[in-house]
Amino acid sequence: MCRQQTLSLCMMFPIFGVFLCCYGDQKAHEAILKVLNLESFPREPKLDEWVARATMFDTLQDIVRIAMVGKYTGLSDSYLSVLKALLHASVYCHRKLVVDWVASTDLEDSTKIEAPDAYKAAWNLLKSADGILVPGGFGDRGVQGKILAAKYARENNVPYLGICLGMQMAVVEFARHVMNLPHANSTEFDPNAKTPCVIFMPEGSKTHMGGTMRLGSRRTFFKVADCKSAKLYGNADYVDERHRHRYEVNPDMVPEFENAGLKFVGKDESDRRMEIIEIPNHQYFIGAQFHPEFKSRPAKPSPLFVGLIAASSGQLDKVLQGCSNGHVIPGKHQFSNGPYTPAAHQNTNGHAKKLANGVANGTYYPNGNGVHA
Ligand SMILES: *[C@@H]1O[C@H](CO)[C@@H](O)[C@H](O)[C@H]1NC(C)=O
Ligand SMILES: CC(=O)N[C@H]1CO[C@H](CO)[C@@H](O)[C@@H]1O
Repeated sequence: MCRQQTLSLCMMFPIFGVFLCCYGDQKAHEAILKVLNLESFPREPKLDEWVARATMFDTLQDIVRIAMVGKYTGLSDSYLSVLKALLHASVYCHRKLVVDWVASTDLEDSTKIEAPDAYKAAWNLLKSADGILVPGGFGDRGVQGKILAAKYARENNVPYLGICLGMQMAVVEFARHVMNLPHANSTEFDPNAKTPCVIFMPEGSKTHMGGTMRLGSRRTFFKVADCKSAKLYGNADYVDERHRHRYEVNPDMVPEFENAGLKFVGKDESDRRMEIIEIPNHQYFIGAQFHPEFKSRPAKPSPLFVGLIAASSGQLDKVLQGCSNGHVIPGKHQFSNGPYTPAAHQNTNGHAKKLANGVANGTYYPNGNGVHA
């Protein structure tokens, strides 16, 4: 490949075009086979599906706006995976994705005083979004802003997907404002919380790799057949998704939450770890302790992301109906425990630079102008 500099030109094209440009026009597969001395195994790549998707992708007109509420700085690989998962789901739903970055700290009351313009801009972005996503993250900066974003989504029936910390903060928000427990908190941020809704993993961590972190692929069992997430996963009994966390919902408070209307529809095999939350009477309010973005692929979008985009573009009923008629989101078949190779790693530098620009301006168009997340 190094000998044929032409491949780098492909990076000018949006995500799906890159693939076609490299493998269709430039015969990248032949170049690769040559370098690896595997020319005796020539096979024409099967590109029909990719051609169809790229063609459709290029003609997308209807925009879906997603507000991504997190930190501006320290864009990690997990954010890149979230962006890709959003993009895969948007293409599946035939929508052109626009991601509005909202710094969670800008939503907080202190910003209203210190930087009123930033505060106003952040809330305007949040309020003009079709859906809200709060991805995982570490550290307590901006945690209050995530709680406010979840509150706004819940109270205004705006589609919400919370991942890991984004789920935990939705739980704290629910406790504080629906159950009137003002001291609800995570012990991650308040070790002496009077109402600890989210706690350090309840039992010892003997079974966990990587010290105190619960990592890797773990099984979630659906406890409520009629919930949106189970339907999105094709009415599966269980799903294996990837984990990376230290804290989780306090199992002792689960009955209280459920009485108040927050349902824990997915749990691990012990029934003690809460994996998926839903508010049934909200159009789409879902939180996952795991990271569904890690298993999303262009042809196999993550079901929970499809749900978010579908709800954000008025198509959720249609998608859910399709799921119960046996038309499953292709991602359903991705349940194996295969090794995870984060595609983003290949271009981390280039991507990070471009992302930084987009982020600084608050708006990021993953499918425009050669910025391909
Ligand atoms: C609990 O959570 C909030 C986020 O709302 C955090 O800012 C705060 O410091 C925590 N409370 C206490 C008493 O530590
Ligand atoms: C890439 C891009 O749009 N950059 C713009 C970001 O915002 C600043 C000021 O708000 C503009 O000067 C840049 O052109």
